[in-house]
Amino acid sequence: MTIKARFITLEGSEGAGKTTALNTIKNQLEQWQVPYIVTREPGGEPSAELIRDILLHTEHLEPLTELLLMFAARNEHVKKVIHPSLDQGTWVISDRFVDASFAYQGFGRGIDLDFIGQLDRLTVGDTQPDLTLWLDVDPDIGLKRASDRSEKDRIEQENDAFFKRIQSGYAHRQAADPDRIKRIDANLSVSAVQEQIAHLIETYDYWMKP
Ligand code: T5A
Repeated sequence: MTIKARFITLEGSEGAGKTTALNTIKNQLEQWQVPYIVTREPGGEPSAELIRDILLHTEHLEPLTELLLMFAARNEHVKKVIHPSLDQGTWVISDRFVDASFAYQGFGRGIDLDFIGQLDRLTVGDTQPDLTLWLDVDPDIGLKRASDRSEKDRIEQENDAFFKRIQSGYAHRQAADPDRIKRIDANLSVSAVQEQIAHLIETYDYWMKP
């Protein structure tokens, strides 16, 4: 099958299983024999990875600083990695993207959503995802999974109310753009989550659009 290179993003609260879900998508793209890259945010490009380190490991950051650093990293990532890859016919799968800024900095930190929208238009522009998988996990389950695996970073140390607001932020985004953002029940076992994702990728009729 010959289809245009597409941009897929994975979203969700901490420990939702995005990294695990990536493998399911990779398997499908390999079956289709399409070239792809896997990337992540914040990060995905050398200078953006340096910004990631500041974001995750500085003891305290003002909410606006956090937002601007997310978008500074994204600007480099979009312009130097995502856009050129799609242009050359390479699919892009990104572990998190701009929906995370609306959920975390908008709903989580309370920064004005219209302002985030302006930054989105300025940095991402038309390079918007074709498909976003929102791995919807109960925050308590996700945080337990994440803390069982490794030490908490700065953002993971936030309180329960913060992660509840993030979940509701993703729910708002999904309700506003249901064709692009698909909800996956990520509370289930790894194999049940993989099954939902594989089914969605195989049957998503958007791929056939020019
Ligand atoms: N951020 C990011 C913002 O605030 N604004 C932004 O604009 C952007 C882009 C990134 C942080 O930055 C924030 C969000 C984040 O706080 P990160 O380290 O990349 O930091 O954090 P996450 O993206 O949250 O990555 P995690 O590794 O915490 O979560 P994943 O990738 O969703 O989880 P995963 O797949 O590694 O799984 C976690 C553990 O759970 C197990 C796995 O084996 C693993 O041990 N697991 C399951 N266990 C049971 N059942 C399942 N279904 C499971 N799925 C996975």
